[in-house]
Amino acid sequence: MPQEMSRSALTAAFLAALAVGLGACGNDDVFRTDRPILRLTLDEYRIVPQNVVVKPGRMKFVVRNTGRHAAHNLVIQIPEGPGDKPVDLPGGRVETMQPGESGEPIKVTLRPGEYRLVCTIANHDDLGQFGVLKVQE
Ligand SMILES: [Cu+2]
Repeated sequence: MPQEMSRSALTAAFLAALAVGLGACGNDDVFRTDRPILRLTLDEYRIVPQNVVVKPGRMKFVVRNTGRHAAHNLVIQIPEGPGDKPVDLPGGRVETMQPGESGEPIKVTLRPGEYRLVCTIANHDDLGQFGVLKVQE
């Protein structure tokens, strides 16, 4: 009987640790900035930070591929364009970067709303290399 109890205590401790681990994993973490510059890193297969909140207006994007294996790019998309399909924000593309490379910084004007960040190379989007950019006062 004591063995049973310690086993369930261990299970509870394990589940608690798992919950903490999942919580720290980051999907709910939001990076907020009031500054007109946003630095993003790309790797296999993420955009970091993944959830960003910024102010409306001119925004400079400085992007670096910190991955080790794959080329990546960054495209800012308007989620619901014609036919509810995402459309690329004009000028909102940082061209393909090899591992270790920084892209040519871009500047775009952001209106209040929600944009999508994505790497459009191969199936990287499906592998999780996307993010959400919220623009709000
Ligand atoms: Cu990619």
